Amino acid sequence: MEKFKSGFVTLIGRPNVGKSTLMNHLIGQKIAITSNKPQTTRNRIQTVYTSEKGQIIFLDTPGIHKAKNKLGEYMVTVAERTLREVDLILWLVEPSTFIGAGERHIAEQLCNTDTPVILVINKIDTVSKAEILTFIDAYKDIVPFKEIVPVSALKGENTDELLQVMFEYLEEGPCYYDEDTVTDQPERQIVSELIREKALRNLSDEIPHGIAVAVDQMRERKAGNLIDIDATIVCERDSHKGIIIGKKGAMLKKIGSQARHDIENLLDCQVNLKLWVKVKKDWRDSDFLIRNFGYRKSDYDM
Ligand SMILES: Nc1nc2c(ncn2[C@@H]2O[C@H](COP(=O)(O)OP(=O)(O)OP(=O)(O)O)[C@@H](O)[C@H]2O)c(=O)[nH]1
Ligand SMILES: [Mg+2]
Repeated sequence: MEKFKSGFVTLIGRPNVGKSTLMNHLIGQKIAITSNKPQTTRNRIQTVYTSEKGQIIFLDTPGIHKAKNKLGEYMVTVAERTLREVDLILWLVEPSTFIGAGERHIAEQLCNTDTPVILVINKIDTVSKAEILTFIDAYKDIVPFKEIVPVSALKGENTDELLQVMFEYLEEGPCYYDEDTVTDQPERQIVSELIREKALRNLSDEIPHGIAVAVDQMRERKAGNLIDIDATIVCERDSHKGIIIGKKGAMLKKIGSQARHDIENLLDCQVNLKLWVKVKKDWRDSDFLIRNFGYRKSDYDM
């Protein structure tokens, strides 16, 4: 029999390259939220893939970018710190031959670590097959990669091959989590993230970065298969509050009903979701409020 392999694998890359989409696809479940807005992921999210070959623990990190406030600094710290703690790094990039300052910054850090790195060129569904070689060529020498694997996280192209390649670079190891475990995220955290995802996806660009979601209460009713959830969307300005609520409450209703749908799938029961909106100025520069919204201190301390 083959040896059981295991290890920790991190997904890093610029915001919006598809890290969370790829992780969800590999584990076959939606745990990390995704959107077309950069800086969607704020925390380190751990998920588990188990097969007869072995177990991979994925760490999805916030995109590495130039931080503009304390929340941004926190996000970058979490991503960069992770590099030193893992057995294998997947660096995701867009299919492009242009290597910008953001990529060069990441490449520099990768050259300074002993951890093996696999380059993953994502979103190949958006380009022609012939172009893929030119992207490989542009990247192949900037970091001593173990492998370069083109994939489409969205369409699931070449992702099984990526899993096989990862196992080649993992060593024999224990089954860290029982095979039913999918994530370390508490249910409450996933619920608040699902609400934040719907807000991100429905609101115009300037608002999403200034919001946070707090789940105030989750209570199962004694009779029947129903959970009551109260949650608050926090934003930075009165004008934003108006936009989030929308005309006659239409926007908040839309966010709420989309979130409820996903939360019902997650919890596998009916959900009665009540949403409120509150203004807290400058929360992104307050250590206290950042912690309060679940961006954990243990991820922040070096
Ligand atoms: N066409 C295409 N779109 C993709 C693919 N993978 C991800 N996307 C889209 O790219 C956008 C960003 O995806 P995310 O998974 O949220 O990206 P991320 O790297 O986690 O972003 P941050 O959390 O902000 O760092 C979403 O709109 C995805 O649907 C892909 O393979 N093909
Ligand atoms: Mg993400």
